[in-house]
Amino acid sequence: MNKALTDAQHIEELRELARTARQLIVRTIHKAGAGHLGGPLSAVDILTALYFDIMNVDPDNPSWEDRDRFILSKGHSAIALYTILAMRGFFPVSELDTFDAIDSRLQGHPDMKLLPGVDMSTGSLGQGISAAVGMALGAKLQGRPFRVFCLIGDGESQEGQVWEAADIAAKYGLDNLVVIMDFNKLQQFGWGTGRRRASPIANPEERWAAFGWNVGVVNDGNDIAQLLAALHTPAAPGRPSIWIAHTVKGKGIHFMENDYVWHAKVPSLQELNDALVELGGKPCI
Ligand SMILES: Cc1ncc(C[n+]2csc(CCOP(=O)(O)OP(=O)(O)O)c2C)c(N)n1
Repeated sequence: MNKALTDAQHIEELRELARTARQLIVRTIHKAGAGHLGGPLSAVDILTALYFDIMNVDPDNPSWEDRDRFILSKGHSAIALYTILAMRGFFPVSELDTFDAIDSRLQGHPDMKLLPGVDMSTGSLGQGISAAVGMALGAKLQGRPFRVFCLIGDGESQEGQVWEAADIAAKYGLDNLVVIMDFNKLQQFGWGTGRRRASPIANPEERWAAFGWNVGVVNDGNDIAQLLAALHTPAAPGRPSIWIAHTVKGKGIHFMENDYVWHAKVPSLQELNDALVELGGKPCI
């Protein structure tokens, strides 16, 4: 990213990238006939901010030892990660067309042994953040300068392993670890009418603070400017950080927003075209 651009131009460029990513995501899920949508759409602005501004990575050298690490602990949102990695130059954007095919490097959940740029295989909720803690601790022990970023879900936070990881990260003072919670207030199933579930997590700020973390809130976690302001905030010495990013599941496509039915639903051709037009793109023929 050209840092010489004014802030406003830079932010608008990133917003445009996120819009393009949303178009690619919805198109890919339609083409594959499978995959998750609501979670990827809520997370894509966070991934755009990380990969196009915050993180120190080199697509030409994806195994560079001192690169910043990213772990998609909510691994079911793989299509969002793949799309951003492709747009960032880790592999051709055209490869998104292979998503979820049996011999593809782009499986339904990220596989670090298949795809350059994927730092951890994830998908079993609750586990990714433990790997992030291990990587951050490893960096400290080896005196390496990189940071570790990890995206977790609010539904995922019902997993006890998340809180074991939280405890250990605080114990070892991992101020090189930055977790972001994609707080879209929905998980796989909904509540209201029909299948009732309790809200994924209440008061995450209080809980993380109780575990000794440095806690920040992003009021609109789908707003690039707010995300950049948060993620550029210097670390709190001796403490891991978490940003609770208030997001909207299905963000950007009005009939998918805040509707758990779109957690993993495939859009019809009509729905795809409606979505593409709403995102400023062209409909498919
Ligand atoms: C251990 C485990 N249990 C269940 C699942 C199935 N599963 C996939 S996504 C999901 C809901 C996750 O909700 P959340 O973390 O809030 O993700 P988001 O709403 O951002 O998609 C569940 C239960 C899983 N992947 N791993």
